[in-house]
Amino acid sequence: MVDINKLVDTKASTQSKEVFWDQEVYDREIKNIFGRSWLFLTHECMLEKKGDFITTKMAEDSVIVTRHTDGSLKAFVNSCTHRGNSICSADSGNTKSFVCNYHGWVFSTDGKLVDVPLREKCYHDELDRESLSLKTIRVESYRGFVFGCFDETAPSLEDFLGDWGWYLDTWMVGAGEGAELVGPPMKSILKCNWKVPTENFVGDGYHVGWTHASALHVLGGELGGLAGNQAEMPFDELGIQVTTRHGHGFGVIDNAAIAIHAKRDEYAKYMEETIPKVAENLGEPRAKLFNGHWNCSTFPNCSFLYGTNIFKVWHPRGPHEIEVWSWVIVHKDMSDEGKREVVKQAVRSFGTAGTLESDDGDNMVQSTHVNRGNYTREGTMNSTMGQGYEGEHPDYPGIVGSSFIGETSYRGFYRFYQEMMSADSWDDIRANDEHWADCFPNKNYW
Ligand code: UNU
Ligand code: FES
Ligand code: FE
Repeated sequence: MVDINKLVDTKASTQSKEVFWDQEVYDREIKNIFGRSWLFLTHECMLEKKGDFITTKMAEDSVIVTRHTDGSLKAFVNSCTHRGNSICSADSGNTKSFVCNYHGWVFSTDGKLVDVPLREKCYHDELDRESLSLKTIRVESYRGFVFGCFDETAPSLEDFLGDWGWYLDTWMVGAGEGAELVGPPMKSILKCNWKVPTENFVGDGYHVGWTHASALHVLGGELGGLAGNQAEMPFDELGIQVTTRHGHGFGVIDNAAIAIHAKRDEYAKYMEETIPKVAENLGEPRAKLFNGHWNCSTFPNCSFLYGTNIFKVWHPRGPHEIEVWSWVIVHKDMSDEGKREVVKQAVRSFGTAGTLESDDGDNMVQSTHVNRGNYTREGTMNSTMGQGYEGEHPDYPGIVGSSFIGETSYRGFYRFYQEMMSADSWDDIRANDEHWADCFPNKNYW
C-alpha cells in the first residue's frame, strides 16, 4: 500500500519510486496538485481580439480560454452541460459563441448558456439556463502569461509565483517590452510520467554534459566544455540553482544565455544592447541572470529554457504518459529577423524533433517504464547532490545552491510536491509559510 504522506523524504533527499508509476499517487496528484495549483494556459498575444479563443488542458480536463466581449479573459471547462460532449474541437479561432455539435446548445464567450434548440416547444420554456453555464475557472495573467486555477481558495497567481515572479521579471519586464510566445504550440506524446521532465527542467544541470555530450560537442561555444564533463571547468561554481516557496525553481549557467543557438548574430546584438538596460531597470544581480542560460520549471508542469527560449507544458495523460506542448519565447522588442532566428534555433534544439529534445526523450521514457517491475517499483531515488551547499543569499530570494550542477531545486520541487499531496487545504499550506525552508540544513551557507 502506498503511503501518500511518505512519498518524499526531505532529510534523506529521496523520493519513493511510486511517484513515477503508481495509479493511486497519480489520482491524488490530479486532485491535490492539478486541482489546486495555477496551471499555464496560454499567452495573451494569442487572445488579442474580442472573441479570440484557444483550447488547452488542465491536467486531463479540456478547457477553453477566451477574450470575452467585455475585453476580459475567461476560462471554462470544455464540456457541455447537457450530455457532456466537448463544445469546441478547434485548437484556436475567433467566435461569437460555442455551439455543441451533439444537440446544438449555444454558449457565449464567457461560458453562459444562451440558447438551446426547441427551448419553447420541447423544454416548454422551463429549462433553467442560469444554472447550466459551463464550469468557470479562475484566470489571471502575469506579464502576459495566462494561468488558470480550479481552486477558489488558492492564493492569487502573483502570490503563488511569489519570489519566482521576481526572477521571471528579469526577462518578462527587464528587456523593456517584455516577452511573448510564438505559437501555435508544437505537440507530441511522450511515454513518461509528467514529473520526469519537470524535475529535469527544474534542476538537472547534472545531465547536461552527459546526456547532451555529442550535441554540445558539435555546437561548441560556451557549453562545449561541458561535453562529457571532461574539460577543466569550474563545475562546483558554474552559476547557481534556486528553489522558491511553491516548488518553482531553476538553474543558471553564467554568461551562456544564447549558447545553444548555432546561428545567433541578431540575438547576440540584442543581448549586448539589452543587458545594460536590465541593469538600469532591475539592478546588477538580475542583469547577471539575464546574461545566463536558465533551465526552469514553474510548479507543477510548466518548464522553459530562457536563452534557448523553448517554453513547454507537460500535460499528464495517466501516470505513464504526457502530451508535450512547446512554444518559443521571443523578446517583443527584438527585430523580426532576430525573432525568426530565435524560433529556428529553439525548434532545432528543443522542438518536437529537436536534437537536444531527442537526447532527453529516451531517458524520460526509461526512467518511467523501468518502474513497472515487481522489484523496480519499490525503493527510492536520490537527489542529494549539493545538499548543505545552499542557503539564503544576499542578492537572490529563495534557497540558492552554489552551482548550476546540483539538486537544490529538485529538493525544493519535491518538498512542495509532498506538502501539496499531504495538505487538506491551502490553509494548511499557508500555515507553513514561515518555515518552508527549514528542511535545508545549512541555511546560512552564503
Ligand atoms: O537539457 C537541458 N535542460 C539543458 C541543456 C539545460 C541547460 C543547457 C543545455
Ligand atoms: Fe542518473 Fe542513471 S546515472 S539515472
Ligand atoms: Fe536535457
